[in-house]
Amino acid sequence: NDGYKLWLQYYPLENPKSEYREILGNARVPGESPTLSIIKTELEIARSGFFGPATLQKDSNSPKLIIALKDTDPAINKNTTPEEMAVLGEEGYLIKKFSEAGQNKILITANSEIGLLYGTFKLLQTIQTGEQIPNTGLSNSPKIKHRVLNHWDNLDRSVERGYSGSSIWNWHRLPRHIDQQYLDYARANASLGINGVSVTNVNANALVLTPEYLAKAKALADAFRPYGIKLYLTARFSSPMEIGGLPTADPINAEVQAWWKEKTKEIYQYIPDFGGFLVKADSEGQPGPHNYGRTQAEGANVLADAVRPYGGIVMWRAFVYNEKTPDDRHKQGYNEFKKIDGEFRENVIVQVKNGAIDFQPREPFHPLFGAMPKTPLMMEFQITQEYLGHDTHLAFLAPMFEETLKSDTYANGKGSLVSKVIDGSLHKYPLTAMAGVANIGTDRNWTGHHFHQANWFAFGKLAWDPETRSADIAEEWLKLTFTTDKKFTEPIQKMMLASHEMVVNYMTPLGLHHIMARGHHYGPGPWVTGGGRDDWTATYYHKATEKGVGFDRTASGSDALGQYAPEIQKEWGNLKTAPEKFLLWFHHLPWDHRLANGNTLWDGIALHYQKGVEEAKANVAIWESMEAHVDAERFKHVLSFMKIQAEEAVWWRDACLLYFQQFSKMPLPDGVDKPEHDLDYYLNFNPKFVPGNG
Ligand code: BDP
Repeated sequence: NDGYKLWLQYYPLENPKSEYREILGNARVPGESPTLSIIKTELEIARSGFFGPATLQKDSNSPKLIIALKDTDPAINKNTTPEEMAVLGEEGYLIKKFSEAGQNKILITANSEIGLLYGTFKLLQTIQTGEQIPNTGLSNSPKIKHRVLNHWDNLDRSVERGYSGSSIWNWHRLPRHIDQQYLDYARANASLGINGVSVTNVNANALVLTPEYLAKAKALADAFRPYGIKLYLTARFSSPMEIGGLPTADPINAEVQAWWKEKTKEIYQYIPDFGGFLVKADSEGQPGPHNYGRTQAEGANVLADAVRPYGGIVMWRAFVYNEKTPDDRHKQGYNEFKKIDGEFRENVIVQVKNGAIDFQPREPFHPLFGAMPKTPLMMEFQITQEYLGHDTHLAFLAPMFEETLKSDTYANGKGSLVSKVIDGSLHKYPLTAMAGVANIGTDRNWTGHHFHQANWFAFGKLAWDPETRSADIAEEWLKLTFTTDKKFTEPIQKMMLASHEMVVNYMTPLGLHHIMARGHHYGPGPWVTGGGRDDWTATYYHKATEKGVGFDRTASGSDALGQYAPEIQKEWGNLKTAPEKFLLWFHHLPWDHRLANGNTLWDGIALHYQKGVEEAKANVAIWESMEAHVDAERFKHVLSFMKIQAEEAVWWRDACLLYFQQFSKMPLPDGVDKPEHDLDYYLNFNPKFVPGNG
């Protein structure tokens, strides 16, 4: 098993006598359409996986499973109420048991064919995991409207921050060749409810908007459509100059505005249901409205006006910062956007990273959440593990995503969770979305580490319902991907749930951040300093001296804390109540500062690193004990990655502790292993061939 089948394994059911044998063998899916045919094929794949290839004698007069829209099968109208149908909305589904002529049957219905497809996947997942369909039925609809993967894929097939091979989009072969992998990809996304894909890097290439590439993009959009997936493109702000021949890209200029309208009209001729644009502007060298002295809203609105007649949206990133602004980088996104709340067109949604710096192993939630009541905000999570050990380190990210989503912004008083900002309920945003930066490539198992499939899976589940619990996501993924045997699922679920905290411990405990190696961001680099951009160094963030360590973001420092609600300022600003996980994010403290458990800060840091290492080593042993439960191929693959992780946890610990010890001048506490090398060794050790720089 090379893992290509992801969580759609459909391995033989543990109880093969299951009633589902007959149910899946006797399905009725009235009508013909590409989506309905995907449903029929899916039922066949699952049935033969669960029960073996032999077909059942079909009784077409009495189907046992009916998958149909209202009015296309009498059983649906008879066994559902208008109220039940109304709550499903456009994409929801209802799975219900009913009996007819003394036979137990199941129906799946929805208000759209995509809803039927989602319901089909849900039924198949329920069967595989051994769960029951409740007697009251199973009704579910997404809480977020646009659930979008962002690929940072370049047209030359390199992937910025991608660690699982090349881009799966083969632009050279497109549009004439549609690779099977595109369909398998779309199917996997549909099985999670992901309904949008931005296929190109946010560091955008204007070429993708030329007719030659639009024809290619159209071929992808056509392939995705039956799976309910819309295509989005990244728009380079300077495109009117680069491919339009205009002397400017100033958003106020009438010719520029006309150019975007014309270009958009052309795109919709290729792709009638084009989702819209994703834009990174005025950040890390990308062009944007700042070049013309305009605001982010003025920039976004030009594109928004262009896509509006066709129902398109603009996802405009809030990741705007620059090295010339003297202010703490943490504050820049908020300062840029807060003041223009309400100035965006209604089809613009501002895409905000989970935290204010940049996808660090742990960040407090971005202060923009809760601060823009008049502008829809969407979440951007990074699924690819740029700062979390790339492909080789197991880190199950659902707990990290959940931590952000459950954070209280206090925007409308207690309980104003980030999840409620982005599902639109807090500020009544009609437009809602969540984006995840994809971790997918041409590796046979898609994501490099087999367990990183779980992060794609987790993103899909949380985008559908941001209140889904990490523990449930892990359990479901394990059961679908490996086995329902509790001897495997229970210890491995526990390992997954603890893995993010473990990585934080051996990389950036107690609120340390941005102390990774320069450029490729793989491995430790607390010594990274100088080189033109202060905000891309480690020393800018940890500020270690003999006196102490940490970034003072309280009122006595940069006052980034002032961007949060007063309740948070009070709690996080006070050393007695500040959560230790964010301690050095907001406070600069002496090495002998006392932590809650009485340890000095120095000892606390060292012990956290040690804990991370011990867990990474223990995980190797846990996984080794699972050999009987996993196929040999995946077992070995995961094992060798876990060994790499355990070795590199030691690398992180030793390099960071030796570096910080120069300042603390304190001995390592009992229980912390003595480093094998000296600091010079780590300073000179730099893996050269790290992929993913893009
Ligand atoms: C940073 C990455 C860079 C991305 C940038 C972004 O290092 O490659 O282009 O995020 O999100 O973390 O635009």
